[in-house]
Amino acid sequence: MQRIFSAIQPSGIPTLGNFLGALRNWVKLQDDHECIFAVADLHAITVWQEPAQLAQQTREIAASVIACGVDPGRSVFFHQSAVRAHAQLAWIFNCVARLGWLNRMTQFKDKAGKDRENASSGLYVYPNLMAADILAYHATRVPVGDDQRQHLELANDIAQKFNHDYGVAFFPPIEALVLGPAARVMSLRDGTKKMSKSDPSEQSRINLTDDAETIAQKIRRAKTDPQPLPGDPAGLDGRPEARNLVGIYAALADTDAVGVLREHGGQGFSAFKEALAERLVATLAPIAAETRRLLADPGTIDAILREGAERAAAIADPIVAEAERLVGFLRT
Ligand code: AQP
Repeated sequence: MQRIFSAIQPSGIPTLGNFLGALRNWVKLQDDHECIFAVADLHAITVWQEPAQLAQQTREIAASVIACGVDPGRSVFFHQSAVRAHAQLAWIFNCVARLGWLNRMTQFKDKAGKDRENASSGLYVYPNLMAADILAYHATRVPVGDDQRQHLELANDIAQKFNHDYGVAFFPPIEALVLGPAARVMSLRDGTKKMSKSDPSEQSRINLTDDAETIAQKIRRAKTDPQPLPGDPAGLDGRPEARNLVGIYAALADTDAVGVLREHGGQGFSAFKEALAERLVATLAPIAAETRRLLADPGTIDAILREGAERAAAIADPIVAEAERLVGFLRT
C-alpha cells in the first residue's frame, strides 16, 4: 500500500473548495492507501491568526474532516504542531531549497499581494515546510487541489537535492494526486479567483457549516452572465463563473461538464442555480450536522488528535532522526 500525506490549514471554516478538491478524496483514498492526514496549524500562522481562535479553529477543522468521513481509527489524523518532526525537517529543508526556487512560487505572490515586504518569512518558506510534512513520513502520494501542484514539484526538487548533496537515495519521489472534475473550485464572486476560506467576502464561498438557506442564498447571488447555459463545454469558454458552477454541479453529481450540459444546456441560471443549491444542501447538510454533534464534545476531538499525534510521531521521528544523522549532526 502506498503512503498518502495531506493536510488542511485551520485558517477558517473549510469550504466547498476544500471539500471537492481535497477532503472528499481523502475519504475515498482510505480504502486502498495508508493515510496520514493533518490539521496544518504551523502553516496557518504564516498569516496572522488570533491566538484565542486558532485552537478552536483547529478543533473545528478536525471535526469537519471527521464529519466528511475521515476515520481516525483507520487513518492517522493529528494536528501538525503536536509532532515536532515537521519543524525539525523543515529547518533542514530551508537549508536545501534555493531562493530562486521559492521566488517562482505563485501562491506566495498571490498571498503576499502588493505588500510583499510585510509578508512573514514563514509564508515565503511555506513550501519547504510542506515538503517536510510529506517527506517526514516517506509518503509517496499527495492528494491536493490543482493550486498545490507547484508546491509538490518543489518538494520533489528538495528531495532530489537532499539525496544528491548527501549521496543517498533517502527521500522517495512524490506523486501529486489531483483528482476529480472540481480540482479547482473558484470564488462565487469572481470566477478567475480560487474559492478560499480566508477570502474576506463571505459571499465568495460555501462553508461546510452553512445551513440550507445560506447555501441557497449564496448560490442565488453567485455572479453569472446574462447568457443561458450552453449545450456543450466549448460554450463555457470565456465564461469563468458559468464554468465554475457547472464544474461544481458535475463534481456533486459524479459526472462531467458534458453530462451537466446535456441535462441543463439552454436553461437560464435561475433554474440551474436552484438545482445546484439542492444538490449542495443534500451533500453538505449531513456533514454540517455531524460537525455540530462532534463539536459538542471537544474533549473527544482533543483525544483523537492526541492519539493521532503519537502514531504520527512514531513514523516520522525515526525518519527525521536519520535525516539529521545524514546531515552530520552530532548524536551524543
Ligand atoms: N478552491 C479550491 N478548489 C479545490 N481545492 C482546494 N483546496 C483549497 N482550496 C481549493 C485544497 O484544499 C486542501 C487544503 O487546503 P489548505 O487549507 O491547506 O490551504 P489552501 O489551499 O490555501 O486553502 P484555502 O481554503 O485557500 O485556505 P486559505 O484561505 O487559508 O489560504 C489543499 O489540498 C488544497 O489544494
